[in-house]
Amino acid sequence: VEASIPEPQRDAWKRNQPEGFKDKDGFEKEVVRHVETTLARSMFNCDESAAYSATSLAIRYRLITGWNKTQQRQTYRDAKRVYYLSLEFLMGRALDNALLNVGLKDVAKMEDIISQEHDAALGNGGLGRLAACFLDSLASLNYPAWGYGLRYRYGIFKQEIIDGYQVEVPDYWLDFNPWEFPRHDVTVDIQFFGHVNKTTNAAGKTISVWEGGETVVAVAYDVPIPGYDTPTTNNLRLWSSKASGGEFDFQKFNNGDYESSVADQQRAETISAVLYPNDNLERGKELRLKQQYFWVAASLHDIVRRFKKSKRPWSEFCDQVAIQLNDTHPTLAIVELQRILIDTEGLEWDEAWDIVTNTFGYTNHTVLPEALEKWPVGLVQHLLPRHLQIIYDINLYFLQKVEKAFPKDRDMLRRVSIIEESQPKMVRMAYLAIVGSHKVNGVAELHSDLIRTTIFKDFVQIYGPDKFTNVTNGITPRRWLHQANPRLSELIASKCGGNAFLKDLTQLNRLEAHAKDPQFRREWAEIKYANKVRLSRYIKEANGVTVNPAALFDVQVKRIHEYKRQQLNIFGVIHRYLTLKAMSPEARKKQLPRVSIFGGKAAPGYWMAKQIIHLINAVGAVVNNDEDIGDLLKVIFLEDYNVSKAEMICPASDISEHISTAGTEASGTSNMKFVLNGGLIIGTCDGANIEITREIGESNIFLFGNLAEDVEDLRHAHTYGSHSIDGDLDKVFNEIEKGTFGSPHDFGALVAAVRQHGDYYLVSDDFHSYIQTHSLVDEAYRNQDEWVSKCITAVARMGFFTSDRCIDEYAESIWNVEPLVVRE
Ligand code: GPW
Repeated sequence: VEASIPEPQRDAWKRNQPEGFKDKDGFEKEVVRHVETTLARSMFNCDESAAYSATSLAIRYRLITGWNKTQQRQTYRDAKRVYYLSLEFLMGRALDNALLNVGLKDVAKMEDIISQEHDAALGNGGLGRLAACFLDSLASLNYPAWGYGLRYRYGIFKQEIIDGYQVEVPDYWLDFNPWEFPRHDVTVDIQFFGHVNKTTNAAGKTISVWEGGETVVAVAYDVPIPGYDTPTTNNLRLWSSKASGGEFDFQKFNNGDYESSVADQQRAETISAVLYPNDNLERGKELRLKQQYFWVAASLHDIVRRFKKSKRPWSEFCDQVAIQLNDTHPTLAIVELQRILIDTEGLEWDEAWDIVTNTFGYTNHTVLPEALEKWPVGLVQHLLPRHLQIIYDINLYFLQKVEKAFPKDRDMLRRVSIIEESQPKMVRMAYLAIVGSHKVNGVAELHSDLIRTTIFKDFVQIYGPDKFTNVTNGITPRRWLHQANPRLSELIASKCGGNAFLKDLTQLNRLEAHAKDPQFRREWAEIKYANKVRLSRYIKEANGVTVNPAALFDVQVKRIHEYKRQQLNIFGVIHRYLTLKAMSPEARKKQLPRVSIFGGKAAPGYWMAKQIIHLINAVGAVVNNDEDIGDLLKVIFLEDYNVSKAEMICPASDISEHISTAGTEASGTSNMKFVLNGGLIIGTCDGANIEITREIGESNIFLFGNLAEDVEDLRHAHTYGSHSIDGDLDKVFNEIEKGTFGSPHDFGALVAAVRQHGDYYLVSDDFHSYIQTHSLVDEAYRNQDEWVSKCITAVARMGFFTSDRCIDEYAESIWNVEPLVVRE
C-alpha cells in the first residue's frame, strides 16, 4: 500500500502508533481523560450525559484501531468485498453493542449511561433493522463488507400520543454523535437534470455525453461496525448532501443574489435531510428519487474508484465486488454502473452488461402492490436523461431476448417490459432489478415461493428457476439476546458451555435436555418475571397504568399497517372485554389476567393506521378504568416504539402477535426476537412463522387463520358472493357503534372496511379461529410448568434464525465472498 507520509516522518509515525487500551484501567483512564480534556469538565460537573459522551469517545478510540487494521488488511489482501446498499439502517444504540463486541461489557456496568444515547433511527421497521443485523453478522463473521446509506439529518419521527392520537415530532439526532467520522475529503459530485448530446470521439465512435443541469456534492461520513469477539471492524458509509461551491455560491452572493444562493444551498441539503417515513409503501415523490440517485451514484463512484486503484482489468470487477440491493430502492445502481462502464470507461455494451449483471444481487421484501416501486418515465427523463436512455436500451435488448424465446407471445412482452405502457408510462423498478442482477431472493420460504409463482412468474419462465432463490431472514443474537436479555443469556450460557452459542446459535440445542428440569424451569421463569416487572415499571411511568406482572403479557409491536392486522387484535381485545363483562363476579375470578400491549408508528399519511392507534387508546381508556375488570384486562399503547424499546419489550412477553393476512408479511423478524427471548407466538401461516413452526414444533406455537392459498378465493367471495360477518365480530362492531369507546363516528372506517368494503385483509374470516386460539393460549398458560418447558424447547430450536446463518448463505450462494481474518 502506498504511504502518503514523507520518508523522514515515517519513523516517528511508527514509534507513535496509538495503542488503544487493553483493560479496565486503560479504559477508565481514557474516560477520565475525555471528561477533563475533550469535554472540559471535572469530576464535579460530570452528569450522565457527559459520562455517556466520554465513555463513547473512549470506546470509539478502541474501535478505531481495529477499524484501521481491518481496512488496511482488506485492501492489502485485495479481497472481494460485499457492498450492502440500503436506504435504511435502523441501528439503535451503539455504545452497549460496542462494549459487548470489543469485550468490555463486564468492565463497565452502566445502564444509566447507556440509556443516555439517542437511537440511530435511520429506518422505518423490519427492512432497516435487517440491514443493521446484517452489518453485525458481516463483521462478526469477518466478511470484507461495507454498508452504503444516506446520512439523514432527521431519522424516523418520534411518536407522541396526545388524546389517543399519534402526533409526529422531528427526530434531530445529530447533536452529538461520537460514532461517525466526517470525511470532508471524500466527496463525489452528483449530477442532476441537464441533457444528453451525441458526439463522436477521437476513435470515431459515437458516444453520449450527459451535460448541464446541476451538481450536488456527496460527503462521506463513516461509522465503524465492530464484529463480536473479533478485531474485524467494517465500515458503514453514509452520504450527506451539500451544495457544490462550498457554503453558498459566491458568484451569486457577490452579485447580490444572496437569497438565491442560500436557497441553492438549502435545496442541496434537502436531499439527505429526512428519511421518508413510509413502511411498505412507495409514493413516487421526486425528492425520494433524488435521494435514491444521489446515494447510489456516490456509492458506485466510491466502489469504482476503489476498484480502479487495484489496476485490474474490468473483466475482474465482479471478482472484486458484489453489490446487494436491499429492495428496489437502489436499483438505479444497475443503470449507473452500466453508464460509467460505457460512457466513461469506454466499454462495449455487452461487455459492460455482463459485468453489471454479475455484480448485482436483488432482495425482494414484499409482494404488496402498493410497495412495488414505479417511477413515471417523465420524471426519470427530467432528472436523469441519460439513465432513461440506458433503461430503454436495457429493456430493448431484454425484450429482444424474450421475443426470441417466446416468439408467439406478444402479451408476455407487454407483461415483462421494464416500461409499463400506462398513462403516464412507468419504469417498473423490480423488473429492472431482476434483469440487471444474477440472483433474486425472497426473505422467507413462503415469500420466495410467492414471488416465483405470482409477481415474478414470467421471469422464472424466461430465466429458469435458478436465478430465484430464498434466504430466510435472521437476527443477531448479540443484540437480541445477550444485550437485550443479559440474565437469560447468562442462564443459557450456564447450560451451553459458555458464550459460544452467541457465535454459533445452533448450540442452543443443548438447552433442550433441560426443558423439563424443575430447577432450570424455575430460574427461567424467574428471569421472565423480572423482565415483566421491569416493563411494568416502565408502563407505570410512561402510561400511568398499573399492570400486574403475573398477568399474561400479550404483545404486538411493529409498524401499524392494515396487513399486519392490529385491528384484528384490538377487536379481539374488545371481544375479551365483552366476555368478561358478561360474566358473573364469581366466574370472572377464575379468569386469567392479561395485559395487551401495543406499540408502533403509523406513517404520517396513513389515515387508517392512525384510526387503529386511536381505537387502541380509546379501548384502553375504557377498559383500564373499569372496576369490574380490574387486573383481568389492561390495554396499553406504548408510545414511540423503537429499537431500544424493543430491547426492553421482547424479553418481557409471554405471547406475541404476528397475525398478518396470510401471504402479506414477507418474513417478519420480530417473531424471531420474541421466541429467542423465551416468549411464545400466536400467528398466522405467513412469512417466517412457517419456518419457525417447522423448527420449534407445532405444539410450541399457536397458529390460526386461513392459508395464503385461500386468500384470493375468499377476497373474490367477499366482493362477488354474499359476505356475512362473523357473529362475535358483529357484536364487537355493535359495541363500537353504541359509543362504548367514544364517538362511534371516530371508528366508522375501521368497521366499514370489514362490513362494507370487502374486508380485504380477511379480519372477519379469521376472527373466530383467532378468538379460539387465544382461549388455547389462556389454557396453556395456566399450566406454568408445561408453558415454561415449551418456551425452553422453542429457544433450544431457534438456532436457524441467526443472521449469521443468513449472511453465510448470501456469501455462498449470491456473493461468492469469503471471510478474511484480521489479526489482533
Ligand atoms: F416494501 N419491509 C419493511 F418491501 O420493513 F420495501 N419495509 C419495507 O418498505 C419493505 C419491507 C418493502 C419488511 C417486510 O415487511 C418484512 O416482512 C420483512 O421481515 C422485512 O422487510 C425484512 O426482510
